[in-house]
Amino acid sequence: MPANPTQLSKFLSFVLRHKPDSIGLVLDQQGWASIEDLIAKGNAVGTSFSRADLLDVVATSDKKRFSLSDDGQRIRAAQGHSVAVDLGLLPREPPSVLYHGTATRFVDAILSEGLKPQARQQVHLSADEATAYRVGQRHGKPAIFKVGAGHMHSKGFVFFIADNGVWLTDLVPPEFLMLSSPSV
Ligand code: HQG
Repeated sequence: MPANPTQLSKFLSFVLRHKPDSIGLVLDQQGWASIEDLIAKGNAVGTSFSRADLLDVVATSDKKRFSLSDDGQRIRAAQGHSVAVDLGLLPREPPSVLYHGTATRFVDAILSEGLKPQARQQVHLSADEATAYRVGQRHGKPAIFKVGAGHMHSKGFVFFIADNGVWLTDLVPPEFLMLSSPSV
């Protein structure tokens, strides 16, 4: 069946972040897949789309979820992987404060254990509170943590910024977290 843009975006997130093997797709170490192969394998499992459909989803993705290689032949998810990939991002100095949106029911566990990547490869942080709020809303009643990213960085924690502006780090221990009252 031809996929609409939302279905296609979800399909791409699923195979490029989580289950490439579900359609027999192989990602390279940096998470790239051949667009030609992806189209053939998607069509083979009944998700039909063209190169133009795919480029349209890449261009219109609200969170710029997907990146294209310079030669236009390959695609990868900018972040959010559960499969092991090395995005090849260079460490970056973060702003002094970053934000993490979650659901209120996770707050106690996060305050005692810190932020963990859970099923993903790294913890996802936002540069602004409004984005964190929206991320938190995906999980339930939102709660926002301020992350002392500058302090963490001074202690040797490493931060990366994905192609779409999402900040990534391996974990955030509780001492760098402050529960924030949403102002958005
Ligand atoms: C929580 C979306 C209990 C964490 C967004 C979060 C993002 C803990 C959940 C991207 C915990 C994991 C990622 C602990 C963390 N105890 N709960 N110790 N540590 N958690 O979906 O950050 O729309 O894997 O707070 O925009 O919500 O998919 O991560 O609530 O950028 O493109 O465990 O996904 O982008 O949830 O979202 P997720 P996330 P897309």
